[in-house]
Amino acid sequence: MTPLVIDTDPGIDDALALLLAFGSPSCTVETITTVAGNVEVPLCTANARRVVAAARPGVAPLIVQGAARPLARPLVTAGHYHGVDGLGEAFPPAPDAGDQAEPGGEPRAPRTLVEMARRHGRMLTVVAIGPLTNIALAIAHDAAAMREIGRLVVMGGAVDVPGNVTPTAEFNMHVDPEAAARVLAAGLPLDLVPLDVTRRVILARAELDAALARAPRPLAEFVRAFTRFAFRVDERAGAGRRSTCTTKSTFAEPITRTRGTGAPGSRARSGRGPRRRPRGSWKARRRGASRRRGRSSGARARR
Ligand SMILES: [Ca+2]
Repeated sequence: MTPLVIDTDPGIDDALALLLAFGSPSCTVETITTVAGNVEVPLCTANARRVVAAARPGVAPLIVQGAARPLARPLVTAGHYHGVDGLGEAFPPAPDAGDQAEPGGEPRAPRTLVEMARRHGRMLTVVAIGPLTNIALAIAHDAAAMREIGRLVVMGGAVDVPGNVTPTAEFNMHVDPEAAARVLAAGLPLDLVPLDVTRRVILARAELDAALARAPRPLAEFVRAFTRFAFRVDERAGAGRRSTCTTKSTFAEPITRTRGTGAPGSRARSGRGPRRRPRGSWKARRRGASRRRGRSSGARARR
């Protein structure tokens, strides 16, 4: 069982991702670290607690609150898609939303990430499905320990497809591009799962209903309640009775191969067997791949 840290800003799709991870026979979610993104971080923490309380995983993960704002710019949230509370405005406000707030203080999650990296080393997989603020701060605390983890899976970016916030920017990268730049350049064993992949993995309402028919009734009702908002938004946008579940493919194995860019997301992964440790930053590897193909790395300068 692979020990997992999920760094997240739930968020409707991240709530589904947590449930997916709890149900995986191949990993144990040991820790959830929260980060400001889809909503303010106290709400993300409250939502993570709510998901854990509903799912009741065999091993209850530690939930640690992280960065309240991006490294160098104001926070941009996505309440239009996730609801003002981040979970589709389906529940009464959590009584403990806002605790763990550390006004003027250092967020706890980056140090927790470093502690987990030191404890588990190559056994550890970190799955980052929000803005990369906590990961960048953890690297600032102890880059050597973070480089020793087995795998960092990042949901973010748009390589050969349009962004979902601007024509070129995907939400997680858009919220904290300075953090993203630091993480992508830090030489961690990185698998990037960009919109190129996640846009191909669509969660249809019928598919969700079929899965929920097999789930315990309280959990099924919980999931139906918080997903209803996103399905409505997608239906108004003309997506029909389906919703993009951007985190579904982050946990799917193998990760679908994107068209060859040399970026980490272009590597197909089986999730089984030993993996060669990549050398250098993904940018350096991409430059090398571009040179090998005889074209300029500047061809994809928009990232
Ligand atoms: Ca997210």
